Amino acid sequence: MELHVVKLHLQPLIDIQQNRVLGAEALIRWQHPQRGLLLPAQFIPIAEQSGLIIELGEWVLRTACFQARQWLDNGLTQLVVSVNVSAVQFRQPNLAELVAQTLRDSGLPGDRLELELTEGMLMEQPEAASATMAALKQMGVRLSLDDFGTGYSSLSYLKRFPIDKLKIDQSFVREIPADDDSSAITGAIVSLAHSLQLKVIAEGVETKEQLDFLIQKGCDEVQGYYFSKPLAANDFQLKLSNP
Ligand code: G
Ligand code: MN
Repeated sequence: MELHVVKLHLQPLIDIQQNRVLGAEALIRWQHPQRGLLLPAQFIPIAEQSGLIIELGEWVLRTACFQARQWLDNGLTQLVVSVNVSAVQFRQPNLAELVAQTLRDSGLPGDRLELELTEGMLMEQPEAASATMAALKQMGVRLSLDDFGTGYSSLSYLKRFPIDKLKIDQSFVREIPADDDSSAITGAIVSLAHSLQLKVIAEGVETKEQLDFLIQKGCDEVQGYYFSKPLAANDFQLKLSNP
């Protein structure tokens, strides 16, 4: 895998209460010479096994922070960039240091960066996870729980870790409002988040029906093809000026 063929795409995060783009999730795409455009699911596992995930993760964080700094310089002062952290990267004892260094290098204020973690990651080594998360919160970085509802089902970690946001997994969102169970789970996650004073975002929103259901349930934010697929940086900025 050569890093120069990996590109960062940006998928808008929409605040449906205030009706505005609040930022973007940074998603990597690998333009493979023979196999075409590869999605993360097709190469992250390989990168994790080979250890290249560390280098790849650092590159994504760096590129995303410089991108968000660019937005600030362009007068787009409201935007947050959201970066996925892999389990291997989260286990690195110096992750908080790496984030601090990257924020300094890019000149991005910590509160313009959001990191996406998963449930399993936190439960693996709860003590170390707590320390890392506390250090990140000190910098003002926001923490969200990706794929919520599909991982390690212990709700106790919601109490002990400083999480800001839950991301309702696409597998539930895909089936709303037709499927009663997914609709009930989605509604319950929104209530749970709000009872705990957390924000909640639904990922993989593709239809008006899904959006209407989420608005009705009081969900804060959405992300998905209904608004936009992941875009190259230029196209993302064009989209902001011509929604
Ligand atoms: O779980 P996480 O948020 O990291 O996954 C995001 C993935 O979902 C990305 O690969 C992205 O391209 C994909 N994705 C984003 N929006 C949609 C959508 O509306 N529908 C589907 N099927 N996939 C989506
Ligand atoms: Mn994610």
